[in-house]
Amino acid sequence: MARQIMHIDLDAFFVSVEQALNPELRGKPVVVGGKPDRRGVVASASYEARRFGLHAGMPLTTAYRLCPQAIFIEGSFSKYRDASQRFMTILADFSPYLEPLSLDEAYLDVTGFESIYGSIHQMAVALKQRIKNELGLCASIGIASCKVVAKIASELSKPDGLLEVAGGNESAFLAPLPIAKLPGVGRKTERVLGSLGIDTIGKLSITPLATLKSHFGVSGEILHRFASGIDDRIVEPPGAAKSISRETTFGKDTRDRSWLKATLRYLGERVGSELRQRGKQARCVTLKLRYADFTTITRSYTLSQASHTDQTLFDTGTKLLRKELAQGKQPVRLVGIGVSNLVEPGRQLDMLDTSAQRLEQLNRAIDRIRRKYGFTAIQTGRTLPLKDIFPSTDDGYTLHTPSLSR
Ligand code: DCP
Ligand code: CA
Repeated sequence: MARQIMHIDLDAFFVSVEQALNPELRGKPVVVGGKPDRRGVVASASYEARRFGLHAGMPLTTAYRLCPQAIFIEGSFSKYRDASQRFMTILADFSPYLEPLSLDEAYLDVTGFESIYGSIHQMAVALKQRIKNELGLCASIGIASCKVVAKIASELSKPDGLLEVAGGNESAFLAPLPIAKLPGVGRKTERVLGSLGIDTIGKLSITPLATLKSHFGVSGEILHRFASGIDDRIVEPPGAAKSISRETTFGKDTRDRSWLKATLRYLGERVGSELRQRGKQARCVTLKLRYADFTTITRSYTLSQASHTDQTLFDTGTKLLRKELAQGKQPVRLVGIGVSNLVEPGRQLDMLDTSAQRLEQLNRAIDRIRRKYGFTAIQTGRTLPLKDIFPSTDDGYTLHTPSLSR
């Protein structure tokens, strides 16, 4: 059976939340991001402001020059988080197959739901209506047989749109569109494609696969499939089952805290690097300990904000460790750390939090160096105690349970 997937994206999200709460802002050019005399960029611009050329990412000073009459607001993240939660709750009422992508964007698998609503189109109308009534926000919805087409459809339908691409029409729908509309095609890819004379999705879809592979490696294959409207990725609810963890058993049971912490740091860095490689962030951090008598415990902590930095993993892990060791149990035989409740990173979080942004840059820089020169090329002070004890290769330390030394 052909799938039916919706991509739902709220219009001018941050600004619309402000407008829903303050009627005086409605129908006017409004910018969330900060006062125009501040360094910083536009996070969200109302559609009225976009008529003056304003858009997300534009420096506030430029925005002011183009549209001095716009109302500039600092914005407050807690309002957007609340609105986002209520938005997701409404979506979950319509289908349990919900995959949030960011604060204001989600996929919904609605295959077979036409029997309840008459048609998927009517279901989307009902969904938009509820979001309007309960949140005062406009949602744009794309409906298609796969994610990539649904996403492009919702984007094209904005604002306050609803666009359904009938099964079988995917390539015809995509063909005339500029390649920049294809998710995954950033400026750089666009430039390379442009130099090959490829400016529409249609042209991309008839470019030989080998040509794309020679320029983009494995991504070339994905580009090619997406351009042809082929995308078999499923709508994946944020799964509790999905997790990443690393653990190791010590050669000798230990109570030495600095030793335990150093090992935890190292294992956390391995987890963090995989997390970033997978392009995810985690909401939940779990510590695992096995004591000398083989009693095994796990202790979890839910972060207020999803993260993928080594620092957060380590800080949370040590907090849990300190609490657990305070109970003065026996020596420790095994230690492990894991993350779960994995989500797509919300770039919104980074935009508003410069310290998070700095940490993120630091972690990315470390990952780059490690990819180039090996995992042990960079050592944080915290793992140095391991240096004289475990043998190491470029790939990292060889722990006592080598299968877990990934
Ligand atoms: N955002 C941000 N910085 C960016 C882009 C977006 O802080 N560079 C935030 C503010 C947006 C929210 O994320 O309101 C959602 O991002 P979208 O890209 O969906 O943009 P909007 O919802 O503002 O507009 P659109 O109607 O185009 O979806
Ligand atoms: Ca949006």
